Amino acid sequence: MRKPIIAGNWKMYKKLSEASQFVEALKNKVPSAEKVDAVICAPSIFLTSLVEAAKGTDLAIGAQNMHFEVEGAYTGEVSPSQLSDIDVQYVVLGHSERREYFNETDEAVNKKAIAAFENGLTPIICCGETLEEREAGQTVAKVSSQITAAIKGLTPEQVATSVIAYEPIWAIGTGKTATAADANETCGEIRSAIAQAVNEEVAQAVRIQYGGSVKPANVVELLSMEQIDGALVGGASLDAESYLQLLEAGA
Ligand code: G2H
Repeated sequence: MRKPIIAGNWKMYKKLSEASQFVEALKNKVPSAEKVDAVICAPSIFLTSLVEAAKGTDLAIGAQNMHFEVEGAYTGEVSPSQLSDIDVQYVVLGHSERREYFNETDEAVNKKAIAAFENGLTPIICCGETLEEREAGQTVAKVSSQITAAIKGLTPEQVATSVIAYEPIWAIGTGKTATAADANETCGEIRSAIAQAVNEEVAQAVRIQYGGSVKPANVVELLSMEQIDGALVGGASLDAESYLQLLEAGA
């Protein structure tokens, strides 16, 4: 039985005061971490304040990216050890926006995944196909190769505790969601790829989220699918009420 994980991905939204109000609004309302893992992945500049604000609650804080080196002359970057030092618990890796606009490659995602575990962070590793790839019947090949590359060199235990996010690029921020059945099928294919790359036990343990225009109106159906263990949510995670509804659906 895999515990659902609902992660908000705030992208480059909110001011500090709005971020603080969000966590304040959630206080005493976050469902128990025994039922659902609740995560907010915020802009780096807010992480220290949010970790502090979320103390004593079941809300975990995550970053949206990091460098793979623990320190160095990399102007503008944030390191895995800096994140774990301030008690950040998760980090999103290989989001399609980072792959598209910041040239994040499979190789970089892999180095970052290894660095995440070396520094006590749980990676949320993203994969997903473009509309052209989907229409050309390349969805399974694309997501399988992205995930196989990302987990290379991780121990079976590390793969089992990783979180995978399947986000079809054509469904991101567009209001279009893959049907629950389609999303379930692709998440199942990702699980098969992990079984092939590692083993069946690890494949059954790893949690796979769906992402792409998830909202309170569609989350229940998505989470009811056998292969879908949670959601990575952009737009609908920005509002505290809406995020709480997503958490309740997972609990
Ligand atoms: C996909 C998702 C969050 P949205 O990027 O990662 O965003 O829910 O706005 O489609």
